[in-house]
Amino acid sequence: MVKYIEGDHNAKGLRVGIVVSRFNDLVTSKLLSGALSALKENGANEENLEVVRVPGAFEIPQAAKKLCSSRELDAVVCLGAVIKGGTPHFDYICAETSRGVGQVGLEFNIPVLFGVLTTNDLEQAIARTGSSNKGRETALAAIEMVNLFRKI
Ligand code: INI
Repeated sequence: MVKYIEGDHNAKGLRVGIVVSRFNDLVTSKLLSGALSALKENGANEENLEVVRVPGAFEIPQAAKKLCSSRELDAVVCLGAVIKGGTPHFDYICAETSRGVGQVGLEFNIPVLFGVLTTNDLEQAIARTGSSNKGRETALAAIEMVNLFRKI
């Protein structure tokens, strides 16, 4: 018989680091609120949650790596907002941030989640911080991945 394995959304006792960038704070503050609500609603204790603020998305992987090496964490949730401008700057930041976040997860073998919006304009970013909140979705994915890792 095929065995299917997946994680649930019980966050009780989970130690989670959140790295959030200040650039486009109007957006990232809402991603952070969504992530914290999702964790607390699912049983996480505030004492087990730590929020690290960095200047921009480019710095997120660096802080995530430092967190992973200096703490005993179950997961790290990375939150940011990169909004396209008129130059290729956007592409460099998006590429480095996504590559770096993925690399930290593989290096430390804990779930390191990518909740960094990469949008064409501010309107698209704001649309992802309301009732459908990317920070919330990312935190839920983190909880699920921790519980999955405990089973495999
Ligand atoms: N950082 C962001 O998080 N979002 C952006 O949209 C952005 N733009 O557009 O430039 C941005 N730039 C700053 C970058 O992340 C670094 O903080 C900076 O380059 C210093 O390393």
